[in-house]
Amino acid sequence: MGRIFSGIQPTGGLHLGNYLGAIRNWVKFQDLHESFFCIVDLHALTTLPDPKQLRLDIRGIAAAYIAAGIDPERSYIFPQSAVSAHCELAWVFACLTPLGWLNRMTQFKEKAGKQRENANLGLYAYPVLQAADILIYKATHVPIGEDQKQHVELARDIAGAFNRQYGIEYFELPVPLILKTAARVMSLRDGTSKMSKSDPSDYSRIHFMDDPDTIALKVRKAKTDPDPIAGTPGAMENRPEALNLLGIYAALSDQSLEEVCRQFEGSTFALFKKNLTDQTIMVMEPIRQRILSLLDDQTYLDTILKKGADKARELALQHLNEIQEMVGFIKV
Ligand code: AQP
Repeated sequence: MGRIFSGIQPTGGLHLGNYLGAIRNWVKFQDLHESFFCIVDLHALTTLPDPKQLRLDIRGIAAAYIAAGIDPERSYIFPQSAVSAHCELAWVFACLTPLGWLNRMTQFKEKAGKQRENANLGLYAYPVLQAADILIYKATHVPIGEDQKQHVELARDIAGAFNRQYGIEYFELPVPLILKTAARVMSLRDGTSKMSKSDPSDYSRIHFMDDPDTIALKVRKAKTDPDPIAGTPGAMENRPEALNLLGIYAALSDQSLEEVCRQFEGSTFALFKKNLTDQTIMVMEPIRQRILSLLDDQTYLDTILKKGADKARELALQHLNEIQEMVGFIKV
């Protein structure tokens, strides 16, 4: 039994990419590992959200975690800002992280874009805080979508740098857990870019809160090509939109992409999209209904968040004390 840590930013509602790439796997892993599922509001601050909206989003994500199957009796759900040890460890790590390591991070390059000089320090230092998020719990496994792999690799490098600097194997190197199906769900409008909260087109993604009619409309409008579905993924190499929709169906129906290609070989996308709509609604509509009822009970949500934060704080403080001793701080 290892220990899991993962999180999502409360920067708007969740989408199918977050579900298939991350949360669905958390639900499976929580049976095998002690699990900490964080709502990473400190990371969200890099986008300077409106405070009222941030509060709504933090509770909205807590509700989405529970509705999607995270069991608050077994797993700890909490806001990152409730455990100040994340920031304290991030500073120790910042002093061990060469700028060259951060300059390689592709997510910073993508998010900062041409405005690099105006991007805030928080966005640049984000992966260092993420390393602290994981390692303050000495987590052994980090279930994520593929886009986060580089950041977990950096967390491993930072853990190694700490161990070398202080001459002790204190941190085990955390292992990224990336499932094969739906590791990277792509936009419904462009099969070469990631489904993402910040895409300006709402038709690019399916939200947790989309009702069945909206899901049907978005799937109907999803970009495809005129050719029929081929019998193998290999035969559709240059058809990213087609492969994306088939991949989403495979993940939602717990099948491999190969099985789905065989099942729909020769079909048109018009027919396939009906099946995809039904399958998406079957999985996502019960989650939406549960979110709606959880959001009606803020007291319950806050009790869960407090319980998670209390446990997270206890473990994080224990590790922080050990780390402070190792780096040479004194207790006063
Ligand atoms: N499209 C995706 N496919 C598979 N997994 C995905 N994840 C996000 N998008 C996809 C996974 O969801 C978890 C939470 O990620 P995050 O909080 O860092 O959110 P994000 O990556 O910032 O999500 P977005 O939608 O891409 O937000 P913006 O647009 O703000 O950047 C992670 O495990 C991630 O891999």
